[in-house]
Amino acid sequence: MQLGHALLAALKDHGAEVIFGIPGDFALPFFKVIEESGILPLYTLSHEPGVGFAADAVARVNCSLGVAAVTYGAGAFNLVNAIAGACAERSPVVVISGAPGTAERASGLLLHHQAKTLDSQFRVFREITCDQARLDDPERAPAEISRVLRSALDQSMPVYLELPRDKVTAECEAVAKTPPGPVPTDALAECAAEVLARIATARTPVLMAGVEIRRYGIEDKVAELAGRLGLPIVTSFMGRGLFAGSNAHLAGTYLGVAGQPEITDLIEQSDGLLLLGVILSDTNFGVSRRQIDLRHAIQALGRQVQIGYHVYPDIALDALVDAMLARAPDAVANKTNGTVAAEYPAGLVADGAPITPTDIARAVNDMMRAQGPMPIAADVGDCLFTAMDIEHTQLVAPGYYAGMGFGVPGGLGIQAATGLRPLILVGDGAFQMTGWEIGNCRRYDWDPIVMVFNNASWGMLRVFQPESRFNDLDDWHFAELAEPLGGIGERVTIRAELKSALDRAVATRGRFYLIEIMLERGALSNTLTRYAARLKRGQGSSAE
Ligand code: TPW
Ligand code: MG
Repeated sequence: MQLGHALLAALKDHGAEVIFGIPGDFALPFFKVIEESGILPLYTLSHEPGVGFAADAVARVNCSLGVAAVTYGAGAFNLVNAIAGACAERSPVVVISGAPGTAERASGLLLHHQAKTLDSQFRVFREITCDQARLDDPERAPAEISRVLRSALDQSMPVYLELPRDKVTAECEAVAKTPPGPVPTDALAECAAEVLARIATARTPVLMAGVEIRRYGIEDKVAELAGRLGLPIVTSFMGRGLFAGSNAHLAGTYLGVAGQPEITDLIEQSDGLLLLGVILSDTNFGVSRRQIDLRHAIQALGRQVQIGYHVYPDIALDALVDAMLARAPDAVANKTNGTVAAEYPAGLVADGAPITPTDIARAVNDMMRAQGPMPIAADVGDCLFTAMDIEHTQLVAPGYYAGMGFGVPGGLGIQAATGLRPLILVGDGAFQMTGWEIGNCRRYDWDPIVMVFNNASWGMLRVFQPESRFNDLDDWHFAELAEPLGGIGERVTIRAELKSALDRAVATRGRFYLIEIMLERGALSNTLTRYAARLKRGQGSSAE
């Protein structure tokens, strides 16, 4: 078997379903194998950041490996930010970079795309991935591929493989799958029993669910566990979209001061907060009205469980949930803590009034109630806060790392991975970054609905610093770009136009549909309004 083939077969065997990439001369031989073998479909985009975001979205929606294939140096360095985001948010993206062949490495010449040394790229990616290998020895390569892919799945983190161009056709063995490591049975049993005992003695226990639950594909088990323990479920900000389509009893999403007060109280007043797979980020917790004392919480994340002042190492989240299920009572426990339910705005009035972000949420909620749910990819900016007012549906967004430019390529990743038509929510500033990728839809028959929140600003930044004129952006008339890029575009300024444009978008399949929604500068979503009010109060008190 040839190494390129062995690698592709191993990716497929470990759950990868699609590859996003952009070739270069160091990667051409591998791309040839990708295309000609047909083992996994290849989607090329226009700029590597889009490749990284799309591969990340694939990993998130499929609960499996995403794959980003690029060329050495100029290609791979363009991917760094997207992979840093995947690292921060625990998304298992496999980076495969072409590289100079062994003889070239020894030529003594500086090679094109070389940044500093020939190993600079490897070292950069070592910082933002959990395992790496250079596949320059066909004898060792199968074992290295196996180890690296196992690491990606076990740790739910990105990994890095460098494939020298002269090794793609080298003969090697097939890649054997590395079995998961042994489960520390006794520690796991003690840990699960201790967690259950804590919950049993708490007056108001609550389960907060975070993204890692989805990475391990255990949403159904967690929902069952919560049901059997009588725990209300709240998602973290980043975990928004978890349990979409399941019949889990969801109270809502914790947004601290920026959220619905009942849900904020539920979390902040709980004496038994069980955090499953919740990343302890400022975006998840920095918004709290009262500092949550995490010492009283139970935290399971990144293969460790922390209870009070002690830690159980090496306990994977899926193993913990299984062990708790094995010990949990069958019937619903008699707790009275689960009555909160989030409310979402709906019923858009189709009149001549200017559009606000909340109107966009209303329009989307009305549409999904009528047509059924659509998966959403959201960018950073007020569009992501607006998504908090949209009913629970699958959502991928960089809620913690907050890298702009994720939305459009993330949506393409959703459609490539699932075949479902996505809804993409993106600001004008973020659309300026990666919006061009929408031009790749025609080649692949993708037809997302793209809602551009055009407030001619870096609006979020204006919230932090209203006096700065540099936050004013120009009006680019994005809707007019749609036609030559292979889609349909409409620009809407009043609520009646928003409704009819969305109706037409839903009715039109086969081409992307871009709705450019003109918003007044300074018009904010409910969530961002609450957050901004809090920010002002905070700044006021620190100045006193
Ligand atoms: C890659 C910093 C966070 S929010 C924001 C910036 C520049 C403005 C977003 O403007 P947009 O949305 O898209 O028009 P809205 O609703 O605020 O008007 N560079 C990167 N990522 C981040 N997060 C920034 C800069 C930032
Ligand atoms: Mg904007």
